[in-house]
Amino acid sequence: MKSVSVIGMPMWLGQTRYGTNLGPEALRRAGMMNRLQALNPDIIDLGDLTLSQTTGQGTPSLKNLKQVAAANVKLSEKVAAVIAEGRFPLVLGGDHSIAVGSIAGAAKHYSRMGVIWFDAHADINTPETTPSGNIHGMPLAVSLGLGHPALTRIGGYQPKIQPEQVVFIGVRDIDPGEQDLIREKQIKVFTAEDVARRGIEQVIEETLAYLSRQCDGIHLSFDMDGIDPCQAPGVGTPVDNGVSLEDSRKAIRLLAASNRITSCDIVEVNPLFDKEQTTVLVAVELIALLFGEAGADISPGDKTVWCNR
Ligand code: 5AB
Ligand code: MN
Ligand code: MN
Ligand code: MN
Repeated sequence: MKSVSVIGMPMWLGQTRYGTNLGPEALRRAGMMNRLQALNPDIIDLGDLTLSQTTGQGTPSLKNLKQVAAANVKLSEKVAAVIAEGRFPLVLGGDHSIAVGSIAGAAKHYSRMGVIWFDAHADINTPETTPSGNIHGMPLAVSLGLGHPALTRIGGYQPKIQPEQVVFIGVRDIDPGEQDLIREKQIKVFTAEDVARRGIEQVIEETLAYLSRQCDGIHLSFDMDGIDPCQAPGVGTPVDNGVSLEDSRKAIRLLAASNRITSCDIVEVNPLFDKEQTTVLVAVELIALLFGEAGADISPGDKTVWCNR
């Protein structure tokens, strides 16, 4: 089994709600490291990167640009170093702006790295299309080379990935400018409705077949708001009709079994919005499943819980 290095990214300046910076510590307090060590003794916690927590150095369409860029420069170097040691980087967010650094660092090691973007949102806004100015809505665009050079050029090269190396799973809240870009670039999309209709097994199988044909590594960028908010309420931007928790578990188990995932970030947990630690515990469980925890058997008769349908 892979050796794992955990990197905490206490980041919240990619959006405006304080609290996602408390994500890494909440995951640790919920027993994440013990649970992972039971699966694999070779797991190291590198602790949290030291990030600015002061707002304000940006523009209305790129809020806190300076802080977000600096944090991602640090993260990209850390992730690249972890992979250079032959280890698997597990990055704990933090808001989703940290995917800029994760992908910049990881993509250095692959000639064509695939990205699975599990999320309610597409995160493919540019400064021109963003309705909020929040950089956590832009990391995928940045990775494709679109956006401010302080972000796109991290690591000294761009773009990090091509549109055909990306698959969305669980999306259901896409801004008009994002929709145009997804169409223009012909990016592969499985909406939350596709998952419900076609079954998560088929979605993951097609995702892996599509990426495996052309990619030599796969980064999983897992936004907790991809899951239905009734089962993972502790996120900053919840969207109804999400992927069920049961399907999310199956997705991770299938990805784990494929042995194709080479790096991962798990993002957007906001412990301040969490009800009774639900979301933090779900995140810990999914991380454990990704690294081989067996999980309860799923019998075909098990009912999927839908909250908003
Ligand atoms: B998340 C929105 N598209 O750009 C924007 O949680 C939301 O990382 C972005 O997926 C949500 O502000 C970003 C409206
Ligand atoms: Mn996201
Ligand atoms: Mn999201
Ligand atoms: Mn969010």
